[in-house]
Amino acid sequence: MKTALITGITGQDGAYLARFLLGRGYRVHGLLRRSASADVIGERLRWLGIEREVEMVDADLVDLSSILRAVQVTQPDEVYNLAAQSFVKTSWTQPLLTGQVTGLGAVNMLEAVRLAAPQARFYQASSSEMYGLIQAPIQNETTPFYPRSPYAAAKLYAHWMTVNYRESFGMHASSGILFNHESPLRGIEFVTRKITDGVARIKLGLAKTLALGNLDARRDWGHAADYVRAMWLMMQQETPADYVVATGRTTSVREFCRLAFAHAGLDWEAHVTVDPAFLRPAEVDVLQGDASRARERLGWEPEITLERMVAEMVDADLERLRRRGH
Ligand code: NDP
Ligand code: GDR
Repeated sequence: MKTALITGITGQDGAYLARFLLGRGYRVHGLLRRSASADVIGERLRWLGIEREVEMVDADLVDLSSILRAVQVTQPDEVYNLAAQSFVKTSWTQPLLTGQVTGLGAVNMLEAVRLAAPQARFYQASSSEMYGLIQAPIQNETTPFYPRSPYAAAKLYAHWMTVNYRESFGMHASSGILFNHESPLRGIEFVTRKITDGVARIKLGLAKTLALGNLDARRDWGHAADYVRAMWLMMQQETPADYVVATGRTTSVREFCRLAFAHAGLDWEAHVTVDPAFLRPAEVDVLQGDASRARERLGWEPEITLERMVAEMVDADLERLRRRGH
């Protein structure tokens, strides 16, 4: 039986990855940081019905001693570093925290693995945000980076440190340069989930309008369940490498709105307003990925279309609100 250690297991990707690995017979450990709220395991693992199957270890990414202990105790075959301050907008108001968790936190993990489980394979959650002000219309592993937020700059540092540990110490360390991926378990502040939750509220008569920022932004949106499979495939390769994971299709926030409102039989233009409070100091206007390497070397293809994902997300938000009795 293989053992995996997932940081960020209570987040969107951590939950889907844990389910995926459990389904393949893995023993799954997750890093859990102490919280004052009672519900530490979180609704995501419960939503997937696996909260009793994962084993939690108490640690925080910014505390190297706790991370080192977690790696020592669990002796993982595979380590997936998914934990981060992952909300781009917050990275302008908390740039130092973002640097500590999203940037240096990854180096804490690399150090802990190098010292306590050097044979373990390591996955770093890199991001398409590193392309920022894009240097090529379609981005692949050789496209130069141009980060546009403290978040992206922190991810870029973590990305290069992963490459560096691979080249310096011969670690089996890979980075997945993942483009945006969503699901019903997406955090509520990200635009897709904010829209599907807004649609559900408007449909149920709980709200009339939904205020958004830049409707012209374009993203290459895939489904988290497809993307965690790519992470695992990277860890099964003989040779570590970096891989772009994307659908190759780019869609505007405006078009996402149209699809989500239409799924509930609503006209988006009657409800969506623009509030400058949701604009960013510097924007990433458009992203579109080329996942040829992942396709050729990993045999990876996305299976879930944008339309199917939008429908799943809207339906899940309707169900959540109905269950909650609003
Ligand atoms: P989420 O924001 O949903 O999850 C973040 C996770 O990190 C949570 O489990 C959170 O724990 C944990 N975390 C935050 N700070 C710490 C800390 N100091 N110590 C330990 N754990 C911490 O992110 P996603 O699941 O969407 O993304 C997973 C990773 O992939 C992130 O690194 C993200 O930046 C990256 N990424 C995501 C993409 C996407 O489109 N989703 C695309 C490209 C990269 P808690 O529950 O306690 O807050
Ligand atoms: P992003 O995701 O910044 O791409 O980072 P987000 O969903 O926050 O924004 C996508 C685009 O939508 C525009 N937008 C809005 N965004 C939010 N959150 N709220 C709004 O009201 C709104 N209106 C318009 C944004 O300006 C932006 O252009 C996500 C995160 O998961 C990162 O951790 C990850 O690395 C990248 O995806 C790839």
